[in-house]
Amino acid sequence: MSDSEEESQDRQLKFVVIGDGASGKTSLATRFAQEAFGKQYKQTIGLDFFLKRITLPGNLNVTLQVWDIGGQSLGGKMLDKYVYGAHGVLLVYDITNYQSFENLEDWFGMLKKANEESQVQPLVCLVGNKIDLEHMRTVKSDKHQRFCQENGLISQFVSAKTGDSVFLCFQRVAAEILGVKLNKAEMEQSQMIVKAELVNYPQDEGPISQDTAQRSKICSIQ
Ligand code: G3D
Ligand code: MG
Repeated sequence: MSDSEEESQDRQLKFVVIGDGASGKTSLATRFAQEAFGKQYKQTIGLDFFLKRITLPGNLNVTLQVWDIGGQSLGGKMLDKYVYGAHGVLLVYDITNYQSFENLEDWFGMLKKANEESQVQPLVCLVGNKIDLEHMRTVKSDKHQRFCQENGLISQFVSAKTGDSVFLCFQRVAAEILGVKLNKAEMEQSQMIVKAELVNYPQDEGPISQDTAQRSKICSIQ
């Protein structure tokens, strides 16, 4: 069976990354796209999403379609179209920027409104980004937890810069959507930091090139 035939049998989930500008959405998406990439990774530059295939316990292959909202801010005209029909949403703020946390109410409100008529109600994960800057934290962890409890959200702290818990974050949401349980060992495995610099890709690079395949070897798990 060819790769494309195999992939066509995968369950595909739409993920959208939203939150204030500079909270780290693009960094998070890029980090996830690059972690352990290889054949699973296809870059679709020109469109606003990429596909990444992950395997959940029980050998369940899932293809995540990850959308980054780009430079759109709250009130942006296209925003509701981006989030419509999402299965998973990463609601991102910067733990060192209190305003980005305060604006979550509005982001969450927009999300609920946009999906009012959708058959699918997204599973939302509150993502506190930039935990490598713990010493500059201005949003207390209990505020984060309270927001999660009040709104029934999954909670995750990550660093898009170091890679800490980035894969885990996407994996947990996908697992929860599909009703798959992750055990402790799997969670710890995914938490590991992947040491690699973020690389800018040429705009016109199509699906996985030789060069990209070479660069993937730079990634090493600690
Ligand atoms: P956005 O897509 O939400 O607008 P970006 O945010 O991904 O463009 O990130 C905004 C800035 O925050 C970038 O810095 C980026 O490097 C930085 N950043 C993102 N994630 C992290 C993180 O986890 N830790 C730290 N320390 N910085 C992060 P610049 O300086 O390029 O604007
Ligand atoms: Mg961005």
